[in-house]
Amino acid sequence: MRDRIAIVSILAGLMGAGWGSNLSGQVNPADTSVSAEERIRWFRQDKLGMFIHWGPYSLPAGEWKGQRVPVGDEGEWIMQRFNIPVKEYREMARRMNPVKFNAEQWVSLAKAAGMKYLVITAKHHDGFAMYHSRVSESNIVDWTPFKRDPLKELSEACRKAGIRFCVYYSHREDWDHPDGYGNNWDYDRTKKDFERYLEQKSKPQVRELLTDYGPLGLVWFDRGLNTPRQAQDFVNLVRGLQPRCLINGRVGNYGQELMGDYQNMNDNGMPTGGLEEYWETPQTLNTTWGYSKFDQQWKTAGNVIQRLVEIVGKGGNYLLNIGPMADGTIPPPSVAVLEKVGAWMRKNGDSIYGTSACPLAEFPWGRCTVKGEKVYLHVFSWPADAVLRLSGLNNQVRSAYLLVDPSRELAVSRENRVISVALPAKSPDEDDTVVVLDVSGPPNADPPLITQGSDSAFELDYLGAVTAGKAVKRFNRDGKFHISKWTGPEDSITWRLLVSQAGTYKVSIRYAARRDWGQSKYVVAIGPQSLTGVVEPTGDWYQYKTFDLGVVKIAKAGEYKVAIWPAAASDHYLMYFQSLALEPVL
Ligand code: H79
Repeated sequence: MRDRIAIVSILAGLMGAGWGSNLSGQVNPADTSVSAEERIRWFRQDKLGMFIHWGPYSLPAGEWKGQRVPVGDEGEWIMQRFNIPVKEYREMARRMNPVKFNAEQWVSLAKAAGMKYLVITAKHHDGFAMYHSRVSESNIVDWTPFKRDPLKELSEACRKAGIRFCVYYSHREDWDHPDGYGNNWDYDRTKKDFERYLEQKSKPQVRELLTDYGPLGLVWFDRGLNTPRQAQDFVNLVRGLQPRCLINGRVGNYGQELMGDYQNMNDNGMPTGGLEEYWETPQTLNTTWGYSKFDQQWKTAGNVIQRLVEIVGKGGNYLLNIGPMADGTIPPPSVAVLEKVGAWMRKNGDSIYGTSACPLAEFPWGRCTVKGEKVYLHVFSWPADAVLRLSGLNNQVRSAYLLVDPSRELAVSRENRVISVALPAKSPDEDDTVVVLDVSGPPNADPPLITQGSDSAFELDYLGAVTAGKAVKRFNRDGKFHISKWTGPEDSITWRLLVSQAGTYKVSIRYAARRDWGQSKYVVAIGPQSLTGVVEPTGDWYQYKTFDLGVVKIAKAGEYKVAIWPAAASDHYLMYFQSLALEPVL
């Protein structure tokens, strides 16, 4: 029982202090003027952004000389897909003349949809700049009859409308520049000088964007750089020019320690939950990013709303893409979807903006978000008996009501650990009806009680874990979860176990550790017993390996606490922890 109270108080402490206390952002040595927490504040508040993929690829719109980009693939990759020579692609780009482009209309659509930041492709992999660049003639002002700078117009329209203006910049890939990454059909790969591309085009263009378009909310890099040093140069470049500007996690490469201010899911990735660092997922509204005339696989507004809730309920941001046509028109089906999302947001925005991840286990009927002393229950499927049931919430419920109708209280009852809310017979909103619980104190829940698997073994990973101190649940760019950032004994991971079979258990641990992390000691406590382990390097970055730690005897069935922590303070992470297994010895 004592153990349980200890865990609950750790969790309650975390909740009370807000996620921030457990989520130190990546502090860059070059940046001293603004703290990582301060920099990311707006991003955590705003939740929903508009992504815009727009460039010369919008003109062929998925078709080149009769060949089609299949629906499901990316229209903006057309140059690479058909190995279009730079000369031909540039000739095609000459015809880009978006006379219907209207920055204020675009921005007002974002605003109407409840979006708070806007990220536009300043340069995608094709190397063509959609702004007035002095670095390369391959830009919309110098190369096309349009002559206007859409990014200038958008940045100004955003400022007027109170939307944060942000840019996407493909810093590694460049199919136009002879030394850029990716174009091996025009240029000989072996003759490329990638550093020259970085110095002559990529960095100077990022500098232009950070200098000529006012304060940027963030720079969204893509496809990471080859080495950490190269990526660090870009981080320093942004920090040096605009210390408040956020940098997305894709500035660095796969398999490297996260750089930048927050992590990205893979394209169109949905999280499995539990992440304790700031994150964002970029997603398409149909299946392509750049406009394709063939792709009519539009998500419904209801689907977009439920994705938004799923993402925000797991602590993330949703960057939702539109692919305008070459003439500047936004495809009407995307406008229709975004306007419906906006109508929902105008009524229910309180349950999204400024909220944090749901501390409760997932419900069969929907999701939840929390803010202050409120729990927002998002009901996707209305219960047939009009009674909403949930368990696991430790707080007292003071009152319950529909977010769209606060004056009408809903009856709440509590039996054992189950809270029941009496709902109206019919759902007022078939996509998502928000039920608000006004609760005593910050919402908190018990950590899950982990039971033995069918083979009587325990597999303890990030999902059921409670972190304390600097330890956080993270996602790496290889798509694997781990817990890290722990450097001292106050940084721990804890689980609650329900042991139903007494006996001897073999203990093993799975982690990755870099070469210079060897020899650090750590403690694994299982109930009153403890084992000490010594970290063995596993190679570079995320090469996870399993190590035996010996055996423990658990004399009787019951509830136990299992915890891991570094035995002593050090100046590096203990390990990238993946799991701890307890297997019965027969
Ligand atoms: O900008 C959007 C994508 O173009 C970009 N990220 C989002 C935000 C992106 N860059 N790389 N990738 C996505 C992953 C690369 C996928 C590929 Fe393929 C698989 C490249 C070649 C094979 C998909 C299929 C694209 C072309 C064929």
